[in-house]
Amino acid sequence: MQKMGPIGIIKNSFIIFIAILLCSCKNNINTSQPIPQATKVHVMTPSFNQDSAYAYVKQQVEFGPRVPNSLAHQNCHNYLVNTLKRFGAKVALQSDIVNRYDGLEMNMKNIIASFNPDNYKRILLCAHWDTRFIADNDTKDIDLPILGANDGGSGVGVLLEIARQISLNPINIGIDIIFFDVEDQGPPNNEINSPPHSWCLGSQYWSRNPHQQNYFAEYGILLDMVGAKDAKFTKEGVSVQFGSRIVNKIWDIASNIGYSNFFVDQKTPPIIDDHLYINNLIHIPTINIVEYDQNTHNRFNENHHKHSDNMDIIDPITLRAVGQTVLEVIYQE
Ligand code: AHN
Ligand code: ZN
Repeated sequence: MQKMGPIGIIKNSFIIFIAILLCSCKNNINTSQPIPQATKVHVMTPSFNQDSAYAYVKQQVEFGPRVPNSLAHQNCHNYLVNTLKRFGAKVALQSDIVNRYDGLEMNMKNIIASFNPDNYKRILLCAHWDTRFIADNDTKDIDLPILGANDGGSGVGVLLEIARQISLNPINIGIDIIFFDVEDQGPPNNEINSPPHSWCLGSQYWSRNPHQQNYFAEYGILLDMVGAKDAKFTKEGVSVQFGSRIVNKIWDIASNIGYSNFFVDQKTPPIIDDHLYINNLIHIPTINIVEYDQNTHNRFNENHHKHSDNMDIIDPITLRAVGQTVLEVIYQE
């Protein structure tokens, strides 16, 4: 080691003196303005990529109709599980044989992906991933299954992009993304005397047998038919009945970030969908972001349960309106 001369000692002492001065100043600032414990650390909401979401919808549609028991259903299941694992989620799988309204046995497969699995505060995001086995609103080929780009593909596509954003941008709370199976295998339009509760079999199963004992989430958000051009999302009856505060919060956030054209402040009648069973069976207040069209006979999109529910009706702008709104909701929790 080199010996230090008198100039060196003075120089070093000066540097140490300045350092102590700086430290004490910093301490003074800290003690005079303590950070309040209750203040949340501000996190920026990531940007939802509409093209990525669109590609996730297209990928599902390319497997073909995802009807339970079919090869396309199995192939899509593998794709969804692998993709969620690639995003770093802890993935739980549920499968069982359930009976369709007419008794046909269907291999039901629910997929549950968890981010921050040990966090106590959780929000549930969900959509159905199966597609309808018939085109009962169509005029031809009504016995053939539909592609379900909007009805099935769109909700899952938006949630996959949200999962990708969570994988890239750490979030403060726990998020569970559930893809429910066998939502859309209810009786045909003309069928009378079919048993009740014959829709939403996957969500009914999960609500009675959650993937974790004592599972709970503060609230849930269901996405159904969230991809059509110029879609309107109204405050649906069941959502308002069980979660009016959540509905209002989400619609306000959507409006604040510029999507009031999509999220319309109008209350519309209740519908049977996965959220109904989550509310009634596992009692997690869950709301539905679902398209409402006042000009159609069933108030859903004009292509609902028709072969025209294909990629041609999917608009990336709608996917973004929904995806960015949900991201804003969960990152500001
Ligand atoms: C009714 O048809 C009343 N409920 C089924 C909800 C649904 C079907 N969502 C998508 N496809
Ligand atoms: Zn449907």
